[in-house]
Amino acid sequence: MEPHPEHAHLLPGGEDIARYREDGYWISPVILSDEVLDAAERGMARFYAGDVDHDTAGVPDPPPPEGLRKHDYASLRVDELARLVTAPVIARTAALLSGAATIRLWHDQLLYKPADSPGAPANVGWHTDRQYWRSCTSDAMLTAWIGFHDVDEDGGAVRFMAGSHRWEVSGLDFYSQDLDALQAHLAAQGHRLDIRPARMRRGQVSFHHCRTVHGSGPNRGTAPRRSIAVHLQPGDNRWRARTGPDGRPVRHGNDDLVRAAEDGAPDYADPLICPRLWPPVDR
Ligand SMILES: O=C(O)CCC(=O)C(=O)O
Repeated sequence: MEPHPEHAHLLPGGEDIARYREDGYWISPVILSDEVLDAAERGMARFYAGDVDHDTAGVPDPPPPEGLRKHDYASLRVDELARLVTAPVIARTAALLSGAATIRLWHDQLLYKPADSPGAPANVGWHTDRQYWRSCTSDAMLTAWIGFHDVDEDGGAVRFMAGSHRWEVSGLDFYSQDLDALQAHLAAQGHRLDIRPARMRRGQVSFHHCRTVHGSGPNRGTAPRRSIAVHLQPGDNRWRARTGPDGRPVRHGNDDLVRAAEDGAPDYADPLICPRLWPPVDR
């Protein structure tokens, strides 16, 4: 498949792909324009104000008064966010890194991390995305993380554990505030932790493998950290029956939104909820 001529020079080359496969994450050059990110900022503000364009995925919960805000499916509701999430350069990059011929949206997650203040829990605990996607057959799913502005360690940047996509892990939790305890837990499982913050300029995008351990600490800056995580699936990903650690069948939010496939299972290729992003669909 030939790269789209407009952004061929911004796509990962052989060494970048090798780095992604070695480390479990990769940070792109600046691939997104100020214009699309300015629009996304406006879209985020509209979303929190309840000013949505579509109610495809139901009415969003109001944002909590303090702490981390995390809202799934915002791009299905607000057009400016859809424009960002469906930018072909993102899905094309994901296809090259993962080796998938086609990429579909899995879902997105709008994230707002306020400046650190007592009693407002805003850390993201060490976790893998795969642990929340057990109903998926694909082990090559990945996430594109997009800050709407420059983000560094002080601003609560995402941190990755390099090489952790090759580990077997358990006991991790997105919602845990105690990053040190989870690190000790991983070290006790025999893992050597190589923690790397993703310092990013506006327009850069980080891509991480679904098995890579990641999380983020407090935002010690003065402004809220504003971002969206775009979760992506190879085109051959399908639903599978699975039980979780508690012995109960696992479910994902997508299972309540997508249409049923011929066998009655959730159809993760539903073009409304999980549109194909690469190659782009002619509209
Ligand atoms: O925004 C963060 O700090 C973490 C985001 C995350 O867990 C993800 O992108 O998968």
